[in-house]
This record gives sequence, structure tokens and C-alpha cells, in this order.
Amino acid sequence: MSDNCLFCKIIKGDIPADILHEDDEILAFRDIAPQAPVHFLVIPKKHISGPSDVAAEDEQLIGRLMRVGSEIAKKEGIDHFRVVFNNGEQAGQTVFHIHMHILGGRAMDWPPG
Ligand code: IU
Repeated sequence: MSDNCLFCKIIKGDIPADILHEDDEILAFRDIAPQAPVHFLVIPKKHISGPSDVAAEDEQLIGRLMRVGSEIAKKEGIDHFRVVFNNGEQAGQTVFHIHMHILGGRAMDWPPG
């Protein structure tokens, strides 16, 4: 846990979120500013600042993010979806607790902006 991290505060329940899934390692919640009809975030409870900070010991945990996220996507009725991890400010990262965006329910453009 990191004291000033907004997502650690969501994990602790100090900031509200529309939670879709919770287990001992992972939390998933709807994005507060959705960019698609379905847009949610999947995060590890362990504080990892971003993709560049994933350590060898985190590999299984990060793999689980994908599996849990895909299961939620299925429950949300989207079998076509985009997965996004932003790494660093220039790439659009605003919250420095690693999070997997899952967006679906509309056609997507490529390349992303
Ligand atoms: P980014 O990849 O760091 O830019 O994504 C952060 C996301 O977290 C962004 O889409 C916000 O809308 C979202 N978010 C949220 O869902 N709930 C919050 O309390 C906060 C940010 I702060």
C-alpha cells in the first residue's frame, strides 16, 4: 500500500468505486470517466507503479489480471474489447498504480491517439 495512491485508497475503501470483482489479490471497478459503453479497470492490490515496475515475482499476478479481466468482460457481455496499460505520463498514465483498462461495446480505431 502506498499512502498517497488513489487506487490504494479505493482498495482500502476510502474512495468509493463501482466494484465488479474483488479477491485477495485483485480488484476491478468501473472507470469513473468511461471512454466506451463498457470501461473498467483491473488492478492488483499490491502497489506496483506501472508496467515498467513489474518484477519477476509479479508475473503470475499480472497474468491473473488478464484472466480476471476477460471473465468480467464476458459477464459484461463484450467479447470484443481493447486492453490498455498506459506507462508514463506521455503515454497517458495519470494514476501511478498499475491498471489494466478494458474497453468495449463500440468499434475501436487504430492506431489509438
Ligand atoms: P490512466 O491510464 O492512468 O490515464 O487511467 C486512470 C484511469 O482511472 C482514468 O481512466 C480515470 O478515469 C480512472 N479513475 C477512476 O476510475 N476512478 C478514480 O477514482 C480515479 C481515476 I482518481
